[in-house]
Amino acid sequence: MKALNKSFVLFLSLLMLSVINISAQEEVVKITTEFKVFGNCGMCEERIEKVLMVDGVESASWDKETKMATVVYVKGKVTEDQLHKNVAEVGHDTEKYKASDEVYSKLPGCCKFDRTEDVKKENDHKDHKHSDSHDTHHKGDKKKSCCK
Ligand SMILES: [Cu+2]
Repeated sequence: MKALNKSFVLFLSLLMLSVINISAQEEVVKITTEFKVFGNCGMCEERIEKVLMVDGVESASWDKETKMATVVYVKGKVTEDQLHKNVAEVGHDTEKYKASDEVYSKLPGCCKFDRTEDVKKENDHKDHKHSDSHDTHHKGDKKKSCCK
C-alpha cells in the first residue's frame, strides 16, 4: 500500500512538472510592425513613442525623417489597430485612423504636421491652379517653421 502511495505521489509530481513545463513553453510570438505616422519633429517622436509603449509592446520607435513607426509587440497582448488608435488619440494621423480635429488643433505649432499633402500634390500639376489650396500650402509651411 505504501509503495503504491509513493508511486502515486511520484506520478502526481511528474504530472505537475509537465504541466509547469507546458505553461512555461506557451509560445510568445513577437511581431514587428511598421506603419506610417504623420508628425514633424523630436517632440512628435517623444509623444508617439510614449503612446505606443503600452502593455505588450516591447519596443517602439518613430523616425521623423521617414515618418515610420516600428513597433515590436507580443502577439495577443495588443493589436496593430490599437496602436494606430493610440497615436491618433494624441493627435497624429496614421493610414488607418485620423486624429480628431480637436486633438490635432491642440498640438504645439511645430507638431502640426501638414494635413494638406493631397492638396499639395494637386498643385504639382502645373496645368491648372487652385488659388485656395495654394494658400493652404503656404500656411502649412509656416506652421512648421519651429521644426528642424
Ligand atoms: Cu512635433
